[in-house]
Amino acid sequence: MYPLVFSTEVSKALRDRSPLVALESTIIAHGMPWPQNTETALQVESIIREKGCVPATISVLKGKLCVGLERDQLMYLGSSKDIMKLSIRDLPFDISEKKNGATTVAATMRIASMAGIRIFVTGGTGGVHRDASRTMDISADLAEMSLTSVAVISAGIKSVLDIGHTLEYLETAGVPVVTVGQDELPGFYSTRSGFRSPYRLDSPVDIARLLKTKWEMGLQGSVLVANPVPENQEIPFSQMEQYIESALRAASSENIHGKALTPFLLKEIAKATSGKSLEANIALVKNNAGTGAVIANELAKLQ
Ligand code: PSU
Ligand code: MN
Repeated sequence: MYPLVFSTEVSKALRDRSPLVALESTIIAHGMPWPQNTETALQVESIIREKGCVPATISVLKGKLCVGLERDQLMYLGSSKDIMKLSIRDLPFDISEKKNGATTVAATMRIASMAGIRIFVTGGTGGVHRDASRTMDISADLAEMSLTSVAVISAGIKSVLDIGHTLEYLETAGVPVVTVGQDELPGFYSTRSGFRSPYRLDSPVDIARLLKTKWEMGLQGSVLVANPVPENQEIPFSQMEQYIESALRAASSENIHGKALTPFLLKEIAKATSGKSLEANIALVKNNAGTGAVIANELAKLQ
């Protein structure tokens, strides 16, 4: 087994068999600006503790796979300028070169799974980009969801992506997509997306039962849980599209592509909405943390 470095809190949770909830670090280092990034990360960790679980924020520091961050490490990831964005393919390079990096959904899921953690909370996952037929830009998050048995608690598929094609990919990959409490798939910043959710479940215990069933059957891979952003903190779906289109135009005129694209789009949209999208992003991650922790507790009870 490849060595992992556990924080003090996570080591104790493993000894006590307390339910753990994994968190990613790309959202800290590349998804939100300082200081809201670290403030949010700390609040998200507290929400998970309040629900009786232990947060395990995942990253790579000096080439070590870290599960759980000490406070100074979290501050460093949030404020330093030279943190790499690590998806699955970047892990071997970063580790063998002993570098520092923030893990995406894909890399976080893999490391969480190595640590035996089954529940992972984020904002939104990567997916099929809107111009993928030309660029082939499809996030490694999707491939990872077909392989790794860690549930992803998100606010749906980001509306900067091609939601329809992302849903098709997930169907092909055998990944159930289940929305909490509504029939329509949420669209990250918005409670609506224009797409019907493949499944709907209304309570965390039902979701825990779905996870248990999938994995007991020997079906590997994730379940994408879509938890709508709280309605009073959403940016309505009808308003979002203009901001997204102008961010996509800016990316194309500045020739931004590959792993730089998602962080660029998030920044552009935050600028265009005078920070409202950042507020929605913070609200939805916190909301997901609460829901994810309750699912982790229910899953622990079933086992
Ligand atoms: N969603 C957010 N903020 C983020 C991301 C997603 O609200 O920062 C990050 C996640 O780490 C996700 C990554 O894995 O963006 C997807 O990047 P790409 O499209 O390059 O695969
Ligand atoms: Mn990409």
